[in-house]
Amino acid sequence: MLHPSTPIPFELRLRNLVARHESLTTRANEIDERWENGIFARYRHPVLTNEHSPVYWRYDLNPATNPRLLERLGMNAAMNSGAIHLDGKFFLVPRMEGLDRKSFFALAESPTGIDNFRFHDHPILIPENDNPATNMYDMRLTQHEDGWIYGVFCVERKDRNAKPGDLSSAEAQCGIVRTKDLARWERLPDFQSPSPQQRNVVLHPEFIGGKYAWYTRPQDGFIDAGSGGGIGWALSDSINPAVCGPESIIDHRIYHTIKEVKNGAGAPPVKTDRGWLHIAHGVRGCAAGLRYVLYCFVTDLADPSKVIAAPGGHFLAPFDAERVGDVSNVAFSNGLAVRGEEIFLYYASSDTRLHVATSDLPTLLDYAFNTPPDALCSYDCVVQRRALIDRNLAHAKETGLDVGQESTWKKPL
Ligand code: M1P
Repeated sequence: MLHPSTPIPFELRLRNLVARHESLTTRANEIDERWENGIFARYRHPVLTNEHSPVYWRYDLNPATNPRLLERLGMNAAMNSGAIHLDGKFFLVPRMEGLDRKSFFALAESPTGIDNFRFHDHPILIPENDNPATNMYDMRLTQHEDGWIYGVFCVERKDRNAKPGDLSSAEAQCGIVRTKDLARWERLPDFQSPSPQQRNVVLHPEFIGGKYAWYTRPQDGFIDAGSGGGIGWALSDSINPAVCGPESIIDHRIYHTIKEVKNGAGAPPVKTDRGWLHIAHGVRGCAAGLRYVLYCFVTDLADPSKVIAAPGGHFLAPFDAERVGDVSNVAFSNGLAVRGEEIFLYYASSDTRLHVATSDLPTLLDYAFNTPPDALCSYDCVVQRRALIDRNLAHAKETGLDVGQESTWKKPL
């Protein structure tokens, strides 16, 4: 049957829609036991999807104007989210995407950080400035020592210099808003830098020598893959307006690594007693297209432009069903929340839905400082792995440890 011949009455359908939404919103999340690496836990369910958006965002609920109760403004995705732990609650400002492809921001809160995220009634209406944007996305929330919470996001506009017929070239810049209560948002002038374009800009939480400090991604005149030069670092005297000086690259793209094509800062870094902990994204090309993964690095406490630890390889990559979505093979993160020593990392899979991974600071610092760096070529990677194996087998021999298989130290060939 293509369509029910006896339509379900309006009120009953509405009750069902609301009940279904409520059960999704209140569904308990559990650790996904299929995942194990000792570094972080994954969870069985996403924390936000398009269907978490309230029914009254999507349907006209008046039978006089919508007697068939049709969806009028559908939602396509809930993904890349700013995050903050404030007054005992977890707040997310995700990138919400309507069926019309336009992204916008909304506020969702949860008491646990892993489930029960509920949207506030209205999406956030970011005030426009004198150069209106076509699209806005990927907000990073920074609780700055100046007393404001800043939202730094990407604003995208059609490239005014695009040739006739070119409807794809875009110009990306960084928009800035600030708030004290996550309810009222003040728009500041867009970030200005020597680079003609910017994406993945992040505000550092502390002043550096009395200046605002920024992680940037300088770009040339194109928005295509391959145009980013690495994660940059720049300072500005003020935030209103934020006009930064020269950008230096602190984390370069490198051939045949997980960040060969491009990389970008994630959430604002977390201050720890051993340095600033960053979780960024790296992109490489493959036959299936671009592959986005997350990776870690730590910068010096006194000089956050100096990388002091860089574990090799990815920290988190799309897993199982996360691999597939609107833009498959993507793990992306622009938000994490800190509660004491606990870390709640929010990451989106395949530009479709938002997940959480949890860990704690001692574990992440152990990971960051004790995971070997990328050895950069197959020969050295094998040397690196053989050294680990040799240490393990010697230790097993010494202690009688069961290493899970009949090793050659027990039964020489
Ligand atoms: O589609 C993957 C990601 O692509 C962009 O990120 P980047 O600028 O690093 O390429 C953004 O559009 C991001 O939102 C998206 O998840």
